[in-house]
Amino acid sequence: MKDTVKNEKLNKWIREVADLCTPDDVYICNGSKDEYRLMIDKLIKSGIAIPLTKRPNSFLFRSDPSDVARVEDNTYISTSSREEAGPTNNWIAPGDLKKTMMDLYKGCMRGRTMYVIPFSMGPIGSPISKIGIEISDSPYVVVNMHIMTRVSSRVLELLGTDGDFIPCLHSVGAPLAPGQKDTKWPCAPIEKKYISHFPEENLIWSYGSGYGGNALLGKKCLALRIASAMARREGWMAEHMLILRLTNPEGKQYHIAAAFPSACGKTNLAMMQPSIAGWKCECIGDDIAWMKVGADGRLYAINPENGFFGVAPGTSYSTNPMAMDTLKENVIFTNCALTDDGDVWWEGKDGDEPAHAIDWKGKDWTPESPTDAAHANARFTAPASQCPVICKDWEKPEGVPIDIFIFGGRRTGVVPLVYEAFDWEHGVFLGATAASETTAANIGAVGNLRRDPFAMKPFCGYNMGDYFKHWFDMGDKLGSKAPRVFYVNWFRKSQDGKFLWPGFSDNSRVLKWMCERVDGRVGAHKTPIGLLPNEGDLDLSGLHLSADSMKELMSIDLTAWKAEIPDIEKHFSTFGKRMPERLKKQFQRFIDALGKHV
Ligand code: SAT
Ligand code: MN
Repeated sequence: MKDTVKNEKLNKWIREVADLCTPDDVYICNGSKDEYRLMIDKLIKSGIAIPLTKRPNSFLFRSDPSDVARVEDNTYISTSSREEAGPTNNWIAPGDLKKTMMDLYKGCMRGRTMYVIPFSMGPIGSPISKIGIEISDSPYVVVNMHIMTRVSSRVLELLGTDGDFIPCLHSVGAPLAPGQKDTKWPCAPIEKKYISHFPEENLIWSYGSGYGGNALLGKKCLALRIASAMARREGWMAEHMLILRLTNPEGKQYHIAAAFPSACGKTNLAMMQPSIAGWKCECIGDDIAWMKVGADGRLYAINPENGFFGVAPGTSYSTNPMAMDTLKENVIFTNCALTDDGDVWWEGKDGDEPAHAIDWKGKDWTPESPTDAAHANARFTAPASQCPVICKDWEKPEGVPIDIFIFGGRRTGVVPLVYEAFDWEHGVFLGATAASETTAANIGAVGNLRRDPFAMKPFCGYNMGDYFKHWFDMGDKLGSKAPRVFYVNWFRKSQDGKFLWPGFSDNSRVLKWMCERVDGRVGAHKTPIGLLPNEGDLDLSGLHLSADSMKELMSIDLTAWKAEIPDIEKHFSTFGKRMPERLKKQFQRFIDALGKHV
């Protein structure tokens, strides 16, 4: 260990954690292909990883049925005061939380290997990138981190003797007594799961879950919760946004960053292939954007991740062909079904349902089975570099200049297909009031409406009221160079429950309108909620959409919008004194505008 780790802080931390968690072994990861293979071989031998004959170097994992998604109720922002964490976060005082977790961590890695994973969020050495070190007792975490982040011994070199890093401690919370046989997916019961963040000291402690964002700590924990707090302190932005590049037929490029809650089609939009002639779309990222103001005063974005951790169900050649092509090899699948010919399957995949499969719980499944074959939050972990439409500039250290921000969510009614904010301040209001019907990405009831400001509700590492203020501050800094702000809803349904908008590649029509707005090529008409496309300006050529459907998609039911007011009021009132005056003003403007239209 001494030979590879020269960083003093890291050495000390590794020793402390090893003393506390008492693993059988300590292994320092180097991120090599050989290392990946070694881990996978171990996982295959113990029956945890199932090789897929149909996909080279790809494996299926099945989690414990109690450990299938992020656990928001067990996720904590532990700042010195409750007020600092704010009303959207669970809070326990740092001293108390650390005491509880220290007791849990005591001896928690017995019978296991402790892996030290040096990783970079963002290209190694980029001025926007951050270095994290995850210590984990899960080899599943190691292989996933290999794909999702840049794990490399170069990170340790970059750290040198005194470089700083973000410590991310993770344990599945299932120590083994001597001779005790391991389970396939070790984890702790829900009451012992803790996903804890200490933003004041850039520290992450996770215990008891092996799944997704609970365990792959570079993603939601570091790149969003800790990074958002750092970004506020340092004057930049860490957002739950996909990044894409759109190129028009004349070759002009537009960069779009869009925020939607988990499992609302971010990955689909990020890899979308336009249905309109001559337009090109390339993917830069599908989940997280880190953005800084560049020397020219514009906002530049990088994708801090290295892979996609996407929702499998619903992904197909018709919904997201580029994702399907990304998944041909070198992929980790979790909680998908296994077909008899050694491939994965999930609900919504192309082709017929298999006549027989093994479901995500490892049981026999046929189309007659009453349950789904794949879990609704089943995931794929795939290298971003394998995406056929990954932008050649996706690893550009300085990032790409953002022209357009999009907010949105899943709304069966009320919200039209697209509208534009009057200005930045109104854009902040749109972000702050964003709402969506819940999905399977988080534990809890599916289909309830929840306000999810900027799609950051589960991911903001400090008081959301201050976060709103940070958005206003960023607008002040960017001035006329600020991106334009739009709101979309691909999910509106007709009275008889059918989706009104085809979505997917036809969403390019909406993006095209946004680009034309940016260029001043098309007008828009003012409504109480924002600027809507003028009739004929949305390119609907070749689309068989009835005039009635289009009308319904774009309709604004003032009574329904007025009915939103009490809910927004309730939502805003939770922020108390931290609620920025400018946002209150926007809300008042919204109420007044609706009032005028009685
Ligand atoms: O499980 S994750 O938190 O990484 C994915 C998501 O919910 O978006
Ligand atoms: Mn996400």
